Amino acid sequence: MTDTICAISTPLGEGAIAIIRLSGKEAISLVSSIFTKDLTKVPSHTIHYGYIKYKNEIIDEVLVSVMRAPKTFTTEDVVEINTHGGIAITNKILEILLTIGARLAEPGEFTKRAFLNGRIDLVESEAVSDLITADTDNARKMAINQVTGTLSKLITNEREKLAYLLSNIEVNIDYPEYEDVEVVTHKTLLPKLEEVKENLNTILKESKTSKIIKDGLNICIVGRPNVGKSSLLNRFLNENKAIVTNIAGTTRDIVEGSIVIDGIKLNFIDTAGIRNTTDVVEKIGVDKSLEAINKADLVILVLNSNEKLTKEDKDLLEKIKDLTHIIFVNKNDLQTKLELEHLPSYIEGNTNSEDGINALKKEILKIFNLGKIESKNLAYMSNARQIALVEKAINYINNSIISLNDETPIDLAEIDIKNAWNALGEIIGATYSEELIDELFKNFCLGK
Ligand SMILES: Nc1nc2c(ncn2[C@@H]2O[C@H](COP(=O)(O)OP(=O)(O)OP(=O)(O)O)[C@@H](O)[C@H]2O)c(=O)[nH]1
Ligand SMILES: [Mg+2]
Repeated sequence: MTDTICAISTPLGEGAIAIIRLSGKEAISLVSSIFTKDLTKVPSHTIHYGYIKYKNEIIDEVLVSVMRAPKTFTTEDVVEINTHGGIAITNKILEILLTIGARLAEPGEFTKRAFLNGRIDLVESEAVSDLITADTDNARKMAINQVTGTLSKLITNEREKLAYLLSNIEVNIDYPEYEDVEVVTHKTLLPKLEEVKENLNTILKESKTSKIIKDGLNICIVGRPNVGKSSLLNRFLNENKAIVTNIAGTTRDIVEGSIVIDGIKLNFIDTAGIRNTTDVVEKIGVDKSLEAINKADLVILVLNSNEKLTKEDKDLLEKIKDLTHIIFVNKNDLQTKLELEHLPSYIEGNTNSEDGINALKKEILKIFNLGKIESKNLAYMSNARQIALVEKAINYINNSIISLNDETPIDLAEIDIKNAWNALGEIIGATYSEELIDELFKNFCLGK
């Protein structure tokens, strides 16, 4: 980690400016050697105007920020070159830097250095990536809460409680003669473990919501042909994204679009009408529809109010029975012929007006308990790695509680408490493996 890395940190393309970033021991001297001013003696956190010059050729007029270790993103010397934003300019400067001794950074390597140098923990590192990819305000808030360490603090708090219990157990076992140490018994341990378990469970419960905040909800619109699925999608998106005709079998492929309601991204997936068909293309579409149903967080089954229930409708009702779903009885502007009494519960409307659509939006937020998200502090876990580790920690604590209740010796429970403490440590990266770290940072964009 002693070499100097560099990368273009802004998206490739034309823009007013682009930034090339370097980090490492040689960062300042390397840039200084191709800059019109000596940067090696300038104070930290200063910006300098000049030209990048290489082999007597002026490459660009730039601003260079010099930030000396340790108060930088990576805790190493960091230099950022602000160039005019253009593919040829940025690539040329990057190429020169690589020629004179810098190494091209791997994806996420700047953030990885920030982690390995101890400036941020693992949760905070992962959140940097989430912050960049956040596409709603809630997702942004959640990521920044993790970047600034709110979630890490919650985890660390519970971990410290376990550490306190562990040290007391140790002292009790090793030095039973000490009088000023709290005496640890099965009875004193149990309520403390219960408390940690409850707090971790709360964090875990909220993490379901956090996944929705981060990724949005995938909502699959299904039904037999011609019931108005594509019309419903267009109405949600407020644009004519999917083709609508009165010919059954119009939609052949999946059509997607998203909107944001109350800070939650809803990804709608319109599908081909489901029926038995001999048409090869339509059949592929139907298979895709069936696949989409299984992947969705929510299924909206559309029925036509103007027709009696068909066998296809009944099959679909059976298929979605155990999935999270809403039944939408469409075309209620026409005469009702559908046997509504056969439906468990449904929302009625038509795609020519707002009423049914608004009822649908409300129901979606209600099903996922997303109504009051604005008032929550959004310090949740947002990825599977963190969630799996909290679950693991809870399991260990549960085991320790069981063995304490069984009056087994305290040092048996101690092993489980220690394992729980370790699992929580893995979340923030207090204990980690090289492979895990490599895998995590690979998902970052270049230059971050
Ligand atoms: N009266 C009335 N007609 C509607 C309504 N919604 C859709 N339609 C009409 O129903 C026909 C089929 O609509 P689509 O949205 O293409 O239906 P679909 O379910 O996507 O059909 P496929 O793609 O073939 O599976 C069109 O002629 C629409 O104009 C509605 O609420 N009321
Ligand atoms: Mg359609």
